[in-house]
Amino acid sequence: MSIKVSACPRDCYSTCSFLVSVNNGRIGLIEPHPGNRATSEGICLKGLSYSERVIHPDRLLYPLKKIGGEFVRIGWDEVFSIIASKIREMHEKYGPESILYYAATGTKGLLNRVGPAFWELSGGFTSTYGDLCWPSGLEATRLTLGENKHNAPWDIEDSGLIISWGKNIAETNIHQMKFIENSLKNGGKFVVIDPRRTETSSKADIHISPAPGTDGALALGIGNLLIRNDFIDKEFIKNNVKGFNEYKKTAGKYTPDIVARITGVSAEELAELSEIIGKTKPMTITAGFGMQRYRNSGQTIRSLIALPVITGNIGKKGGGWVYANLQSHIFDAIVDPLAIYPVNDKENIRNSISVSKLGEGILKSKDPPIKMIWVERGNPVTQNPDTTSVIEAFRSLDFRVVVDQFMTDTAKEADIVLPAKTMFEQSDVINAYWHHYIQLKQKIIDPPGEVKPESEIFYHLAMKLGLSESDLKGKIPPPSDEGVEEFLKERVADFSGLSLDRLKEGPLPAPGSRDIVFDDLIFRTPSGKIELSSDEAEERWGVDKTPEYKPPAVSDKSDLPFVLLSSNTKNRIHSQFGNLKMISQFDDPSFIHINPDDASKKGISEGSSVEVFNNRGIISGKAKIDFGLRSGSLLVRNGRWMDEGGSVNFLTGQIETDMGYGAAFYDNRADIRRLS
Ligand SMILES: Nc1nc2c(c(=O)[nH]1)N[C@H]1C(S)=C(S)[C@@H](COP(=O)(O)OP(=O)(O)OC[C@H]3O[C@@H](n4cnc5c(=O)[nH]c(N)nc54)[C@H](O)[C@@H]3O)O[C@H]1N2
Ligand SMILES: Nc1nc2c(c(=O)[nH]1)N[C@H]1C(S)=C(S)[C@@H](COP(=O)(O)OP(=O)(O)OC[C@H]3O[C@@H](n4cnc5c(=O)[nH]c(N)nc54)[C@H](O)[C@@H]3O)O[C@H]1N2
Ligand SMILES: [Mo]
Repeated sequence: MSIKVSACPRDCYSTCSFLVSVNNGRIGLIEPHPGNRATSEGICLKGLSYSERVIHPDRLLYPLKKIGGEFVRIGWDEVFSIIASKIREMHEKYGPESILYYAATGTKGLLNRVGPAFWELSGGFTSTYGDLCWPSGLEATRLTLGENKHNAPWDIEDSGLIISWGKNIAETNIHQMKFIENSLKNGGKFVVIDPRRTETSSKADIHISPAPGTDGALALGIGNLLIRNDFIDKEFIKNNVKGFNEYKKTAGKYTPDIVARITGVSAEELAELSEIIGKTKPMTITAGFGMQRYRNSGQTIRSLIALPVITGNIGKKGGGWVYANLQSHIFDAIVDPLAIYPVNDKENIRNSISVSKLGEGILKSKDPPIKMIWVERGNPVTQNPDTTSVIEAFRSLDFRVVVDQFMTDTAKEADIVLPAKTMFEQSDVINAYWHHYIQLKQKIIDPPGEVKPESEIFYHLAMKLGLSESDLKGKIPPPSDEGVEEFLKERVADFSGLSLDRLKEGPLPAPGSRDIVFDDLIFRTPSGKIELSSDEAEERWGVDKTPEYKPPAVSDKSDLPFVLLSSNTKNRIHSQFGNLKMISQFDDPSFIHINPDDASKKGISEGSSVEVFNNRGIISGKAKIDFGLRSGSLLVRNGRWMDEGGSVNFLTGQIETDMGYGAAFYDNRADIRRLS
């Protein structure tokens, strides 16, 4: 048996460092690497279940081609010829932009760049813009503070007050709980703002439950009281903030009565909340992506950031705004905020389809229309809004290729399915978005069956298309472990203090990263100050310069009584892991959550068979009576496959957020009925 250093490449806050036991080519116990101060505590169940995932009997091990509705095994050489000739056909008939390359968040790594590099070398393609996950919050933070970075995870141990806002830490960022608990031991206070009681709120001193999508009004109401009661840091504001007077005017409109009417949070709760924020220093707001999945979310997030700003908590130990820490994104285009927006910076790359409107975008595409899709690291049929539209779009195409580890709902729609590697079967370098370590995810075992990592797939396809080794240099590594290692070495060589050899020992802090950020009071905004009033917000997104509250889409007139939430869940990550025994043994068969009052009005009890429906679709399952859920809301965790009752995205709409081209997943209505 040997033990190897690696790291989890899932798109998760924690991004744990691993010590992986391997015995005769089999992955065994996975333990935490002590060198990662953020995740040294332990591995989550998903991490432990990798040992099952890798050898799961349903894993795809060979290329498959659909013939007469059935998938049949074929050889790599044949599959490369089929795909290469389809690419040529698309180029001739419609032009390269008739090919959509869709890659999502199934796994992280520098080698993810090989895909776009291949499609660019092949002559061009269409790509998507925006992101399903976090972009309106990223943009709101960038507009206000200039950069997306925050204090080190352990810094909140020194907070006097921690506010978890729209984040279910105990499920989605498990390792943050330890630092919160340490702060509580030191006498810190913990507030949770979430329309549901959660595992996280069970640890809180105060739980505030606003109506979904109304957090902007709540934050402005708090701001108003902080100003009125003189709980603000005038010196900090004078020296570092642009637009305080405009903000004060906007916030002034949000009196406790108005806030109570919009949010359902009482004037007493609001007073208590603003007093604790005003009197407790330092304060950290650790904001998740919950309230960021509404149409109004960019402005909402801007109004949240204003609170640590006006109380002078920015740049302080134990204080600040914790949303996304991109200090380790040293290799990544995302440091350039324009990378996720629809800019056509390269002649042969059309960046024209919004991920939040994937179905509609494909169906309406023109000049040329999309005719072929390549899906990699994504499960859009399950995960993107409006599943019916996504399926319709897939079925409208001439040719579909999906690369995945399992026969997902998306893979089932494909003409060709290619088997994907797991994290143990190719080395890669990964970053994170909560802590600031760079890590090496090491190759530990050979891929099983005929599995080839994507970089090899693209290498061979490039050869079939007549490209030469020299065309690929620095863009697509040769298909060998040495080739990949060389490729990664070249990428890290630009950064002093980083080397693959050092990364083989464990995680390394990203060069230039800091535990406390903004303590230099440098803000990379147009004015050089924190911008509570932003001209760019107005110019780029057409929103008010100051973060004014706008109602979410769910408050548009509708005869459907429930807001449908679909947040993430502890033992799965989106559509991954649910098919493993180690995970499914803990599944609750009742997964459609409803408040007891609403349930009794609808004649629903625990375990009743129910249908949730709206004008877009319908899903069925068993009801769970959830005492912690706000009346008027339903909750169905996202990521369920068709054979588990269907994705909740059958019911979600193709609604974009006010900035960043995100998806307003939670901003929609539905109804529920008992089936028998
Ligand atoms: N209703 C609703 N929908 C949501 C959300 C929500 O809150 N509510 N959340 C949204 C968010 S935040 C996100 S980030 C998205 C996530 O949605 P996606 O980005 O689609 O991510 P996953 O479902 O995690 O993984 C997609 C696929 O990647 C595959 N995969 C894993 N590793 C590899 C690999 O190395 N190579 C290849 N080729 N494939 C691999 C997995 O097997 C899986 O089938 O979902 C979004 N959808
Ligand atoms: N175990 C696990 N961990 C994960 C993931 C996973 O799927 N599973 N996914 C990873 C990824 S890609 C992401 S994006 C993150 C997401 O993780 P989080 O940031 O925690 O985001 P969500 O799960 O979308 O929602 C968090 C909370 O917001 C609440 N919420 C919903 N609407 C509102 C609202 O209007 N106002 C307020 N204040 N709260 C609201 C929900 O009830 C929920 O409890 O987690 C990452 N970590
Ligand atoms: Mo996400």
